[in-house]
Amino acid sequence: MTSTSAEAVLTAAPRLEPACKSTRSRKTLEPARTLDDLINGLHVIFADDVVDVEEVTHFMESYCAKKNEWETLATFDTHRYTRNLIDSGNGKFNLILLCWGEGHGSSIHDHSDSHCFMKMMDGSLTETKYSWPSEKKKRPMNVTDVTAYEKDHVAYINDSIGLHRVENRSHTNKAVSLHLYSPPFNMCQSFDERSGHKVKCNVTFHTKYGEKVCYKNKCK
Ligand code: 2CO
Ligand code: FE2
Repeated sequence: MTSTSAEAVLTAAPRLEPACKSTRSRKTLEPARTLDDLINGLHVIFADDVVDVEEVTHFMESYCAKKNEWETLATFDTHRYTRNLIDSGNGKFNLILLCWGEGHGSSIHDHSDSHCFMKMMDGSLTETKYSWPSEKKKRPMNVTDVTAYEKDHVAYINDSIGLHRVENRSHTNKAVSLHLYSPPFNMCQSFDERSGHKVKCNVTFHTKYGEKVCYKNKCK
């Protein structure tokens, strides 16, 4: 029997082993045992003018996420994932807890020339990567990779790697991820999968430091 494209779509995404390697990431930094250690260590790393992507990844992997340390910062919405700012990294980075309800997903988007690190705190998220679409021709966007991430894995993307969509494909479990963006950004671009057409989008917060954020007097 020949395989159909439907079969190809149904193929399970490869699953990566959980990370959480409690090893030293550089001479001066112990593994992060708590979320506070993680935040403090990130401040140390980002105090330097030059930051190594592997160093940040490794340090974020050294932390084994503990629910009691992040659950008070987590907020969920029925319709879409929430973005909860937990640290603004002395202006060098934003650390944001993203809370994904069952079936929630992002648009296909870029990261405004920032570095994006995503550490899984709970549940599982699937990342679909795309190449940048042609500016001239409308055509379906090209998928370059599909990977499911489990607790403690740290993924990395930037605009030269490509674009992505992130989804909680579970219908029964929520998911939570911790994102570091450097430099912080408040605008990005969203893309239509069928045509590659792009629109600018504002990036908003559901909460900042545990407090609900209101935009134009409207609380989300
Ligand atoms: N970049 C998206 C956001 O900050 C989440 S997808 O993972 O980077 O809303
Ligand atoms: Fe993203």
